[in-house]
Amino acid sequence: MTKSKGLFAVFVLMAAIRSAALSTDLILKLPTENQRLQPFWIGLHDRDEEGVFYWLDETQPAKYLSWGPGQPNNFMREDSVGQDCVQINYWSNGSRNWGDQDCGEQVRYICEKYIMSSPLGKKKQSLVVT
Ligand SMILES: [Ca+2]
Repeated sequence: MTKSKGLFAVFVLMAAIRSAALSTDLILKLPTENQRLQPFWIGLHDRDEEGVFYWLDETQPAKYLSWGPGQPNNFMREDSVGQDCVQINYWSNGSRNWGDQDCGEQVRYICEKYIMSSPLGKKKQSLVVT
C-alpha cells in the first residue's frame, strides 16, 4: 500500500524481522489484550518452495529465523494444503517464537512502515501492530 503525503510517500508491508535484537524489541511491544497472548502474522512465507522461507520484500531466503518448538512443521489438516505463512506465536515453554500456519487464518499482523522523501530521500522503518 502506498499513500502519497506531500513530498513523502508511505509504504506499508508485512514486517520482516531480520535479527534477534529486532525480534526481542518487537516482542516487548506486542499487546497482550485481556492478558491473553495472541499470534501475529509477520511477512515470512514458504509459498514458493516448501521449507525455504522468504521475507516478502526479499529474493534471497531469510537468514535469521526464530522458530518455536517443532516448527516449522507444515501441518496439514484434511482441508488444507499445509502451512506456508508465519506467525509470532506463544508456546507452552513461555517463548514467543515463530510457527508456520495456514495463510488463511484471520489474526492480527505486524507491518513495517517506510517513509521515503521524494525522489532519493532516506527511508526510515518502524514497526506497526495492526
Ligand atoms: Ca510450508
